Amino acid sequence: MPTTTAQITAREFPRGFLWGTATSAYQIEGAWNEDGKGPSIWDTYAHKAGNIKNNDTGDIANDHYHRYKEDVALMRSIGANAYRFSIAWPRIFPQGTGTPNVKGLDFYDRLVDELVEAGIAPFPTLYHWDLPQALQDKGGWQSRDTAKAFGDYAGYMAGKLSDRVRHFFTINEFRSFVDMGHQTKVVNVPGGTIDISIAPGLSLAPGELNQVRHHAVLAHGMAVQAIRAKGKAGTQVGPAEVLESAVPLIETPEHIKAAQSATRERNAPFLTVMLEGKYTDAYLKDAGKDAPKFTDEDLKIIASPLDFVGINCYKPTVYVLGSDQAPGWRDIPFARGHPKMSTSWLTVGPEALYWAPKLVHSLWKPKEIFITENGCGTDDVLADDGKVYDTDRIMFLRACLTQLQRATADGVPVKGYFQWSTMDNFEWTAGFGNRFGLVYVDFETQKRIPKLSAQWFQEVAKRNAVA
Ligand code: GBH
Repeated sequence: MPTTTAQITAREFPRGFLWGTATSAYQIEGAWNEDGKGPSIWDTYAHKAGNIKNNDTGDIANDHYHRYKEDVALMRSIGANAYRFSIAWPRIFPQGTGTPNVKGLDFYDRLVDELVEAGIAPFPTLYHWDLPQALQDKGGWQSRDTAKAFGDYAGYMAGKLSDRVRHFFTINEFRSFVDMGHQTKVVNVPGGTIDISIAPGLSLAPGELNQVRHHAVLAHGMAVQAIRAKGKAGTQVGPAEVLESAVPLIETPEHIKAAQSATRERNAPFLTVMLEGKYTDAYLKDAGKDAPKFTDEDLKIIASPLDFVGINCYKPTVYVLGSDQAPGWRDIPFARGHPKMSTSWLTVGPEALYWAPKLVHSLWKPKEIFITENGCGTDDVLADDGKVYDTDRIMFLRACLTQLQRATADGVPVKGYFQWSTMDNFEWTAGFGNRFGLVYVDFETQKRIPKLSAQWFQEVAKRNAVA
């Protein structure tokens, strides 16, 4: 007998699971100098020839600032019931601090109204890397004042939006904007390593870098406190970090314990200090004289209680095995032939979607977890019939969601999943060439064309199960 659909075991997600898509301000909005917006470090960085592939910029990007209604309708049509977007700080405070820009705020007001009207829960992120240039000119994240300014801006936004917004993410990917923006950052890929670097494009000494890391988590903590103070009762808040995830190569207690310890240690300057309220002994010892300067009061702020933890998860950062030697684990590099997607850094390792939330849960027991990003970049082309058949994306996403479903089935409290990205957009230094969207965008005409993966996503969201 051939298998019928009815015989497929439904790999269901818990009731009420949220199916969202994600974007960020600089990557889609455009309108870089409209309605009183101040310049950000990304405007500065992208305007400098040679920094971005093909010298692409986010000046226009997806023109979402003017097309947000169409884009919200598109999300609705592909079955999303949540949307993670970011607020451009320099639209709200063009100078980073001081007098708010009413027209900038008005854009997010209208966007939130449009989402609520469409039955899509808004999940704004307050910082997705576009620091006001005015603050960079005063030292940027090297200055403690930037953390304070971020807290003030976060409180202001919570005061304005928390009547309709229930969930705020503070900062997107601490690790990325800090390390990639302030030091040459090297990542593992099959067959070796690659350098990736982003705005503001600095190369700081190790001690200075650790201080920037400290200011970033301090900014998060100050924002958590400000949101609690200024938001409506019940407003929820958490970070959206790109977890450094160590994944056990063999699922035995020994190797799983190794992955857990490695994950905790690898995240020492970011999630670990946020959730434990102290830097690990190993982190401080390794840093030595370059350790960050901090007070006990700082640590209390950094570890302000959270409602949830957001994890951006694309791949295992590293595979590990247990070891008899200190520290008790061994990193195993990706084999030369290990498959990757067309994005240079995106090694295929869907089991990260099981292990990342599983280990976060076992280490720190956060109340709730969201997968705030997952997805892949592809070289999509339009077929003769005008459609996009992105079999690679569907393969990748199905593999990832199968693993995520396994985590929820184990009782890990994952409450929602945000697919990166709603639509193709400005992929930072890769420009417009690396397409991460469920929806294809023709950047000449701004036409949006849902890919086959959008249809697949819609089916997943409708069934609340892997399709
Ligand atoms: C995210 O990070 C961003 O939040 C988003 O804006 C972006 O468009 C999206 O992903 C797709 O790139 O080898 O394990 O150390 C992008 C930056 C690049 C972060 C590579 C971590 C190294 C992973 N990432 N990266 S690892």
